[in-house]
Amino acid sequence: MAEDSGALPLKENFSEWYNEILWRAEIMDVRYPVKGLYVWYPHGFSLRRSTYNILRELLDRDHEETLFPLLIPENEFMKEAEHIKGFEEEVYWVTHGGTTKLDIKLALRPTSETAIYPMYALWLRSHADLPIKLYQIVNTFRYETKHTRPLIRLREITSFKEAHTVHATWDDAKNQVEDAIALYREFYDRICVPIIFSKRPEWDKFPGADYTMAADAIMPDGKTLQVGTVHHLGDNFSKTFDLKYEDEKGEQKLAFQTCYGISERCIAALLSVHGDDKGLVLPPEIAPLQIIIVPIIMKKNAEEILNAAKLLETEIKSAGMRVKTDSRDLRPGAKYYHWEMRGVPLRIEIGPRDIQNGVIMAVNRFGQKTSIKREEAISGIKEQLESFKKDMKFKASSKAKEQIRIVDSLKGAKEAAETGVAVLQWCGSKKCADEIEQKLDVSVLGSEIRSEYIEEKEDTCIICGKPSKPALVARSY
Ligand code: P5A
Ligand code: ZN
Repeated sequence: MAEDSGALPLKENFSEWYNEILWRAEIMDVRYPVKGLYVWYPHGFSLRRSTYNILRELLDRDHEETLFPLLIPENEFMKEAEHIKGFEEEVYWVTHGGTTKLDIKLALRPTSETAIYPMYALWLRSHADLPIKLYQIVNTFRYETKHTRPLIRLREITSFKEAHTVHATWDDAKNQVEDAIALYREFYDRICVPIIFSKRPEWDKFPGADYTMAADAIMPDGKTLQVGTVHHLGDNFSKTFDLKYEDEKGEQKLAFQTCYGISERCIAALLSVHGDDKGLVLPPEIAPLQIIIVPIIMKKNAEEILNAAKLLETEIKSAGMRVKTDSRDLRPGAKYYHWEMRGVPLRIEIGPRDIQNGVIMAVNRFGQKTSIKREEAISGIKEQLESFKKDMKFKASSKAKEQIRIVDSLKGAKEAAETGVAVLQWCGSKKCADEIEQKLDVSVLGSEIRSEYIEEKEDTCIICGKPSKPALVARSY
């Protein structure tokens, strides 16, 4: 599919690098003839599957998976006023069945609140039914008018994981928001992507929510990418959809709700945070291929070496790891290049001398070489993968730390926002946020920051001098 020709642009030219890596590493094909819609290559899809398997594993602890229809009738969709205002410009409508005009237009879900909650209203009877915690992984459609980008801003989001929960009280829903934040943290930790949670300003919250907590990742060019959100919906939707339950005393009570979502942006962040000038760098847990064996074949003992490689492959496979032998008739260098581009965490080289010495040579994706005794191959390889994951995490979190700067002036903030995120004191007002945004050409992402690197301390607003708290400010995707 992708040709191994020409050089990958350097990662410092991030935007070019990003566009090229997608096809060279066979993640997405962007040639589909509809704007904002892209095609997963099998290699990309395999990465999607292993990544979403982690998400499923975490959710399945105390959620249940479900599947709702793609189409939402106009009358349900139009019920919640704030929600409609937020989405009306982004909805695709189905108006006809063949040549017959539909009595009621059908929306392609941009998200599924208005598909799910009328059904929740039928299902919910008593306090004993609570909490309800369901999720689905589906495609959703949003007619985005900002610049579309593969995995980042799509018109068909192909991998929208949305969870929708129902609770007896506002506080129960608040606790669920905290649980969801912890769950997303754990997910991003597993895929080695550092994130920062903060509370979005009032004017930036999800349409219909009481408040929104958002996770941002910092991309190599210093711009942030919102890679997940958790919304406290209060009783806004339950009023609209008549979502009530009978409490212990036999009284009818309105329920409280949350919802939270992650899209394939998690994969965009993963590729971007870890990739380098040679291509992808993937955490072993989700790499479609964890180990590539490259036999170093000389003419005279080709068969012996190939057999040794095959035997090792079988052993590694039965130990439960994803491995392949590259026995193509190519120079070793060309094979290294090919697998480095695709982010394979570990390469094993076997040559005549290694066989003689009873060893194999392991080279991780950072280029570090380790000689492993042949009889200890399996435990040695497992150790290598484990320490590689640690190195990936360390690299990514050091980089993130570097990209976050606490500043006390607009000038300092401007500088910090060139390479990452500025943390500055902000009073919470729209007026001061507008001034910061206009002067620095940035977005005020939010306050109540959840990060081990940022201390929550009271001070005075950088603009108006009133009491303030730290806020995240950055250029964002
Ligand atoms: C939460 C799940 C919702 O839609 N309803 C159900 C809530 N929230 S959200 O913030 O609007 O979207 C959740 C996350 O999806 C990602 N996202 C996108 N990814 C790619 N292309 C898009 N056009 C797009 N729009 C939203 C963001 O990561 C967002 O946080
Ligand atoms: Zn202020």
